Amino acid sequence: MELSWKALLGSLVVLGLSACNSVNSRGVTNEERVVFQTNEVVVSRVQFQDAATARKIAISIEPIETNYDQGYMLLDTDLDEFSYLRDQESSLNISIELDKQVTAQQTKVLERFAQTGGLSPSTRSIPNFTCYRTVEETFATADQIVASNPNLASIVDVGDSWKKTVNQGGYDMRVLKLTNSATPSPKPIMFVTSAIHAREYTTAELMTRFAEYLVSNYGTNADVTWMLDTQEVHLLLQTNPDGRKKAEAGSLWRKNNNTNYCKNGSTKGADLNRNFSFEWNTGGSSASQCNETYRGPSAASEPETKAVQNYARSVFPDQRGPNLTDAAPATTSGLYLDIHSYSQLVLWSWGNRSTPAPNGTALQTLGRKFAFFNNYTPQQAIGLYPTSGTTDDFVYGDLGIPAYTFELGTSFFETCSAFSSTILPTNLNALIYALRVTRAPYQLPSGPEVTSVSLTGNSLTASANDSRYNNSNGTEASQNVSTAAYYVDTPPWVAGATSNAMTASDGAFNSSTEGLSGTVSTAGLISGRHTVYVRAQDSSGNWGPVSAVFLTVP
Ligand code: 0X9
Ligand code: ZN
Repeated sequence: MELSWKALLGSLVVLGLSACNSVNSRGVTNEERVVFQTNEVVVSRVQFQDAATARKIAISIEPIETNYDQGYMLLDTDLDEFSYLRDQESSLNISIELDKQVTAQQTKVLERFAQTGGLSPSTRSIPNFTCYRTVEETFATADQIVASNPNLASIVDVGDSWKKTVNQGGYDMRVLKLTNSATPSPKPIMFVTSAIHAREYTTAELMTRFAEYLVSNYGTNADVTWMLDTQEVHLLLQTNPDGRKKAEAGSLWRKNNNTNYCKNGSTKGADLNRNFSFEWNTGGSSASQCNETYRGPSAASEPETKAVQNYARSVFPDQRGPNLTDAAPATTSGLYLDIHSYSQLVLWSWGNRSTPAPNGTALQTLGRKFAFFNNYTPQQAIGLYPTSGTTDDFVYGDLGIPAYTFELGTSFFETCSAFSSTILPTNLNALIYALRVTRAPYQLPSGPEVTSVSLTGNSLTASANDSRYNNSNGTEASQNVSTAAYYVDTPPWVAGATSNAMTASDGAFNSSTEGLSGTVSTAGLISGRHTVYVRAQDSSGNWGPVSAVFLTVP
């Protein structure tokens, strides 16, 4: 990232330092200057002694990579930034050196981008990162999903990108909506935005793969089937398409591409994840147009922000009172996720104050459950660094809908092998769990999870577990599993559902993990396919979400 000198000085004020501290500086060497003159991207390695210093630096210059265990971070700096940090080495207790190896790697990536630059962006994948669909490819996939599954998928145009609003090309903001259109509304909604930060390659792809997983398993997988029959999934896959086109050409672009901001610099645009209107401009954002966390001139000034806010307000009823301390009801339905990279985190409100949110305990429970699946660190968002005007604080703060930010993986331009081997499988499981609890996300995650539901003839077995949380950052309470039940065709939340007790396979409900058994009576069931739903309760009375299996009656 390149920040103007003025913006840099402004933003480095948070470090509590002045340039006068530089008397003993070793300064920038001539050799280092040449590297800056001859390379488009120069990567520096900063060794730090404590995480607090690293976070302070990261507010102004967002790292390409941070490793707290080994005490280093990689920064894409320009000469001014490099020189400034060099001057602060002793006062910050850091050391900064050019990382020639990573700089050379980055240069190679850019060369590959340049070589394929002759091809039309609408037809080619991202060079060297062919597992990530471009904006056009993402839209084409969404269109194909709709064409092949007209009763399950549709596209909603929710607004325009900045460039489209000023007639300079640009894109529609397109939500891919997945649900069985034949079942009655209203249904609980899971709304997800991805790629609001342009360079975060893995994020839109993860959500596109989630969409593909859902439509390809609908009708054969009993869980996916009930989830789409009784709920809706709304995916704004490319939340910042203008910015994303810059990033697809190899730039580490973060913001939107509103060229009214930072007119004379290269880091144009507003940071959409500082532009949302709930408590906009209350810390952790920049007033400088060239800064990477520029909040925009006013709350929701950007068309992309307006589109997301208006859409969230149109699909979710407001569940929270007007005071900061007002909690949304425990029975709230609906869930919002914003998918970012990187840092291996699961974050929830608030981002601008360390006081827990009024629904903080329940937000934490679901956060630790997500983190069980993706092995990320679950924490309140301010624990990373203070922010305001973010997506999650808007959706939770304005509407009371539980809202989370996932920070996927370990870099912006993540390798395809890391994406396929780890990021995709672990986060798909987190997303499937999210959809499992969308009906009551403040309640269901504290109940037991039911897995391995299986039918052999009439014999129904499953496992229940009340302790599947990531406890790397505090310990989530878990209780013994105390009850389990199955339901045929009418799930427990529908009036008239019949509960059939299951037994503990070992004879007693006396542990936080239990094998479950039952015998399903098919008497009175017409021939054809039926759905058997299983759920379990813990000794504190918390019911978990259902898991299902199909039963075919001959
Ligand atoms: O700074 C951001 O916007 C996010 N990190 S990123 O590297 N993807 O840019 C973190 C935001 C954390 N705060 C909230 N989620 N509220
Ligand atoms: Zn981001």
